[in-house]
Amino acid sequence: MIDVYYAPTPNGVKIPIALEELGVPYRIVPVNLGRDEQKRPDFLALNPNGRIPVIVDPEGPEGEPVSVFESGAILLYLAEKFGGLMPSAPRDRIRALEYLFFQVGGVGPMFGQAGWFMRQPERITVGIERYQAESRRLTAVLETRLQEASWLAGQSFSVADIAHFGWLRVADYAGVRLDAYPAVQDWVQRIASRPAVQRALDPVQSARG
Ligand SMILES: N[C@@H](CCC(=O)N[C@@H](CS)C(=O)NCC(=O)O)C(=O)O
Repeated sequence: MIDVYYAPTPNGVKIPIALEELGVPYRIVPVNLGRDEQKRPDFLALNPNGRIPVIVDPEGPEGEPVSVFESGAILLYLAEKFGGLMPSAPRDRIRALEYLFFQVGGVGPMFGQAGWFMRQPERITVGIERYQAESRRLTAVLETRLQEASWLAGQSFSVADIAHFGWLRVADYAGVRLDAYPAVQDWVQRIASRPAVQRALDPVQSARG
């Protein structure tokens, strides 16, 4: 059983979604970010960066336990180990990797910074404007892609969609209004209606961990 060190955040939700989609059993290990549990020594032993998500797979390489941090690395680990959520066609696979890295290197950090600046007690206009503009520009890149393809990798749902969904479903947090991006809005709704995604986002299910 894979342990998922988890909080219900944009990066956290990616992992139960992937596991539900792959049909892999897992156990949620709640991490209380408000209490800084992600900075405790036992957690830092799994992720020296002190952030969720992290997984521990008791059956890693050579049958030995392995921990994995960074949501993109976890998604690729799961896709490779369980043989799903990555297109087999070489060109679509390249697209999946592009959009996965575009999320972890672009959309995630920019949305995160936009939301952070928007919630500071003092108004730091330059920060808000810079990161909101970047978040909107990146969302426009996704809009262009999703106007030409059903899914970010092309024809099939992949880890790239899961990575972006975590943030785009809460785009308001970064001051991005999805009604300005109809293809992205439609894509968010299509993902949100998938049964595996609904199971992963079920708060009762998460609390059971
Ligand atoms: N690049 C990391 C980002 C992880 C991240 O920022 N996690 C946030 C929650 S969404 C977190 O743990 N925040 C708590 C903290 O910064 O102490 C990933 O993709 O896994």
